[in-house]
Amino acid sequence: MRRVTDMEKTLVLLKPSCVERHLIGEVISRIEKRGIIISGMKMMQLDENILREHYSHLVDKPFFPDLAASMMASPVVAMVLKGVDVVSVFREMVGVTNGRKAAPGTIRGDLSMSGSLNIIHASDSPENAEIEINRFFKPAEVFDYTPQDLKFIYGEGEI
Ligand code: IDP
Ligand code: MG
Repeated sequence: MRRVTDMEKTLVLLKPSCVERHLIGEVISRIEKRGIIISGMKMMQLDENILREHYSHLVDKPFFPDLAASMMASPVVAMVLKGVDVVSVFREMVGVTNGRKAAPGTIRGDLSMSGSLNIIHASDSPENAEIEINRFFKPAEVFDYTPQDLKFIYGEGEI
C-alpha cells in the first residue's frame, strides 16, 4: 500500500470573490464532504509580484491588470489538498473558467456568474501543483497527518 504521504496534491486559492461573499465555509464543506484531505490552509494577502508569477500565462492579456486587482481586493485563503488523482478530481469539482458556463453542481456553476470573479483557483496538472504549492507554502506549513476515517473513504488497494 502506498502511503498517504505519497498522495497527489493540488494548490487551491479561495479568491476575494469567495472570501468577500462569505463562501469560504461553503467551499471547504464541499472539499471535506468529498473526502479530500486538507493538508495546509492559511489566509494571505497577495501582491503584484506573486500574481505575475502565478498568472505568468496571462500577464500579456489586456485583462491582466483587472485580474491582478481583483486578486488583491481582499486576503485569499490558500490550501493544499491531497487525494488520489486530486488534481483532476478537484478541477472537475471547480468547473470551467467562466461561471456562467460552468455546469450546475460545480463550485463555479453553483456559486459564480463571472468569467473573472470565479471564486476559486485550482492547479491544472500535478507538475504545476508542485510549483504552485512551493510558491504559496513553506514545507513546514503542509502537514502529513493521516485522517482516521481514510479507511472509509478509499477501498482496499485504492491508495
Ligand atoms: P482557470 O482558473 O480556470 O484555470 P485560466 O485560463 O488559468 O483559468 O485563467 C486564470 C484566471 O484568470 C481565471 O480563473 C479568471 O479569473 C481569469 N481569466 C481568465 N480568462 C479571462 C478572461 O477572458 N477575462 C477575464 N478574466 C479571465
Ligand atoms: Mg489556470
